[in-house]
Amino acid sequence: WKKTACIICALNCGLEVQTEGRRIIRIRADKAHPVSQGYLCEKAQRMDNYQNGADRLSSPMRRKADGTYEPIDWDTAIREVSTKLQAVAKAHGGESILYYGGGSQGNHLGATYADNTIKALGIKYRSNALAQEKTGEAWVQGRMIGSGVHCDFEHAEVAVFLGKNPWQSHGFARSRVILKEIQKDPNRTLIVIDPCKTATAEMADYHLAVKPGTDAWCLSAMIAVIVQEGLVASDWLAEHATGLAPVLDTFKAIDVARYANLCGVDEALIRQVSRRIASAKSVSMLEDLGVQMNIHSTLNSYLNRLVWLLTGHYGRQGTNNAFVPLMSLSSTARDNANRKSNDKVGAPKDARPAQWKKSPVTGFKVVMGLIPCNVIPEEILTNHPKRFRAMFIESANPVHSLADSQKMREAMRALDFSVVIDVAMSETAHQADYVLPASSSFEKAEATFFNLELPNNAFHLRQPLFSAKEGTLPEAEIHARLVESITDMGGPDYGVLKAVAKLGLLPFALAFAWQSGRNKRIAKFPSIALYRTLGVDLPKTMSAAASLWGVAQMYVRQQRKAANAAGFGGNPVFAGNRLFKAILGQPSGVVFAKTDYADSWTMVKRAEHKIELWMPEFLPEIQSLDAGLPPIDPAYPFFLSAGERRTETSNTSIRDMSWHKKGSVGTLRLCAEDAATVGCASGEWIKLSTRRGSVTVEVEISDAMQQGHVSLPNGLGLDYVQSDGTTVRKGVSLNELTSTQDRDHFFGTPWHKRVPARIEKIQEKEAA
Ligand SMILES: Nc1nc2c(c(=O)[nH]1)N[C@H]1C(S)=C(S)[C@@H](COP(=O)(O)OP(=O)(O)OC[C@H]3O[C@@H](n4cnc5c(=O)[nH]c(N)nc54)[C@H](O)[C@@H]3O)O[C@H]1N2
Ligand SMILES: Nc1nc2c(c(=O)[nH]1)N[C@H]1C(S)=C(S)[C@@H](COP(=O)(O)OP(=O)(O)OC[C@H]3O[C@@H](n4cnc5c(=O)[nH]c(N)nc54)[C@H](O)[C@@H]3O)O[C@H]1N2
Ligand code: SF4
Ligand SMILES: [Mo]
Repeated sequence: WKKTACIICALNCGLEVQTEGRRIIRIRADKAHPVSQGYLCEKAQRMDNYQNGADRLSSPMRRKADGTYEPIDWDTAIREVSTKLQAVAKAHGGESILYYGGGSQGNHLGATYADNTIKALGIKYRSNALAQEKTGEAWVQGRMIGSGVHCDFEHAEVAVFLGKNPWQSHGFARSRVILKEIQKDPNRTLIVIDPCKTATAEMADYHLAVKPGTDAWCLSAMIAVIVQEGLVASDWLAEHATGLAPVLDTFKAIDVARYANLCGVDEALIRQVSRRIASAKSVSMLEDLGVQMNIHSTLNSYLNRLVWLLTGHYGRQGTNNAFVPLMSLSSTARDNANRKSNDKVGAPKDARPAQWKKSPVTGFKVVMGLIPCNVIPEEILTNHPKRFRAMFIESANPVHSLADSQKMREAMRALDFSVVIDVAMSETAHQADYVLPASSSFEKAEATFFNLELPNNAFHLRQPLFSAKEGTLPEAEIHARLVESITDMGGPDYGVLKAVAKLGLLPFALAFAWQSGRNKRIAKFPSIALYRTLGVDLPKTMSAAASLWGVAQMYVRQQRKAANAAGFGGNPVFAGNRLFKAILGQPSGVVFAKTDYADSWTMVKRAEHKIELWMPEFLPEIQSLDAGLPPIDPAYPFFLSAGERRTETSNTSIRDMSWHKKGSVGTLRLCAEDAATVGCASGEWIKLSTRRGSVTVEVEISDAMQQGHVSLPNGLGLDYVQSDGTTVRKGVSLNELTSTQDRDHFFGTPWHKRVPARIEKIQEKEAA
């Protein structure tokens, strides 16, 4: 049994696997994994479908004039890619190149090296999937608290899920075990706010089945109940928060009965649930795509926080708490840390309007260092002199995953240059000028920075299960070759460090500090330097872990208390070295941070460590709710949830669906009443149209759906080329149906959960 992790969702549960040749043949949970502790779900069994997908790449590919691809050797690929990227940067500046991606659900180590390629090319703009779900939330969180928070459902007396179906999508460790524990404990309460009777909602004590897209009215009504019934935790807030008065002012006037009616939830239920939250010893609340990819996306992130903050639920066991990351997922936070920002108290840099960086064409605000996904085509398909001219894409499939695939294809073809690093010939690779084949996540040292746990937080460096597939390279090597080709960094820069690396980590640390001071290239491209020096002396297949030495050194300096409590205190050089060794030496993962719940207060990065309750930016939107629901377009009377997580979905990392043997997959779910109106039955195919496109799709009548609401799963509709050369497609490619314009006004997050749609029986002519 060899240790590794599942790459399907952000939990990355620890696995033990048996292999035969290049296949993964048996999979079980790793009981020694510090976070998943022997937990896994059924999807983990599909790792071999990822590892041995028939459309995996085994050679760099170059696009020909006719749109087909020819294999080329690595030297040619690196030379041509670096020459062409440099030509764009020279003609239009590094700011004309957009870097997209940098790691999906299972592979973030490559991003530590990509950071150096980005610097070498002078790239100024990035984006990735976080900029179509989490940027609004991150901004609100930054303004109100200033640190990232994570839920503690394990200990919560009351658990609240807002537009989140953790039974299927997970989102916190050992989700199903914890949900069952809450369900069977009579003293604990499960509350779900979701239009659908999901697997989680089925377990709930209270299910608030809002009408699709009406959460802002539901949450406002809950807050109004809390304010009007005197359920506000006034003493606690006096000690811990500022800005209460304008919040009370805003919500005291709201008509609870009317808002309850607008969102379709019984007023009595809203009152009952609000009282339950206010009276509980601890409440944890988690929002996800049901609200984040919906109208009022950013507003809902704010209202969600008001619910648990006004009732005094933060900074204790069982509530939401601040966590200590090993490395931030936000490139802005990383840049600030690198600059040794002394801005310890106060808003994170990207939360301050005055310093806000904006996208070059549409002027959308940059949060977490990312431009909104939904504006990318507009930043390309224009004559604007500052438009993007090139894209560097890695570990992501934006042609498939971003709104409006048609426009995204057009945008990629309009670029002067594009390159994709991927393991498979994805939909995005099919639009790129060059495709560079990466070794799979099981063929190199790999890890993710989705480390959100508390009070103990852990990091898992996985050791490879296989040697690299022939013709592929790990991202670390690809970026090292690109940086060396773009700059004049090379052998002479590495000589001293390479020699010292053989003497041990302490002399290496001293030599690295000294070299960084006198060699600009080492200072500018530290990850590549580490890979080429320290990496050489790591056990052979672990070279790509070298950048983690730098991460560990940074971490112990920035998070002294948490690191010390986890055994990585004292002199930071020694502590960083010990942490790096522990990361390398513990194949199930290592606890790098230990905190107390009370530390959540020192991590409130606002004046006097007080939470800021009032965000005046939201006032106009809150006031606009009073006008009632937006009108429904009679031509598109249904709301399509374009992207439900189901057992058959895994974003697009698993392209080979041959694990799925019987039954339908990728069906459109709708309720019996709607099926009767359209005149269709389960198993029949119907036509689904949005303003952007039409597809035919199999129907599944489901009592989980309410009238007027239909749902399709995410990540399907891939064109998978099987080993015999034939192509299969299962399910619908959702973003052929979505528009980039349906988006939040703050940070452009898409409204994928509420796509206006029409469903019709297929006319015989069309069927033919
Ligand atoms: N099986 C599986 N698990 C996954 C993934 C996967 O591809 N497959 N992907 C992972 C990723 S990247 C992510 S971001 C997470 C996402 O995890 P979730 O956000 O939990 O997943 P979804 O199913 O997209 O949406 C959650 C819920 O939103 C509800 N919803 C729809 N419209 C509304 C609305 O108007 N209001 C409210 N309140 N709810 C609404 C849906 O009914 C659904 O139950 O899942 C992760 N886990
Ligand atoms: N309509 C609609 N659209 C959605 C969603 C929705 O619900 N509805 N969900 C959205 C969400 S929440 C997310 S997170 C995004 C996800 O969308 P993306 O961020 O685009 O991620 P994936 O689809 O997982 O694509 C990951 C790519 O990485 C490649 N890959 C796998 N392993 C490796 C590796 O080791 N190295 C390299 N270089 N590449 C590798 C895979 O082959 C795949 O092409 O989709 C979003 N799109
Ligand atoms: S899909 Fe997520 S919850 Fe299931 S085993 Fe994989 S990482 Fe764990
Ligand atoms: Mo996601």
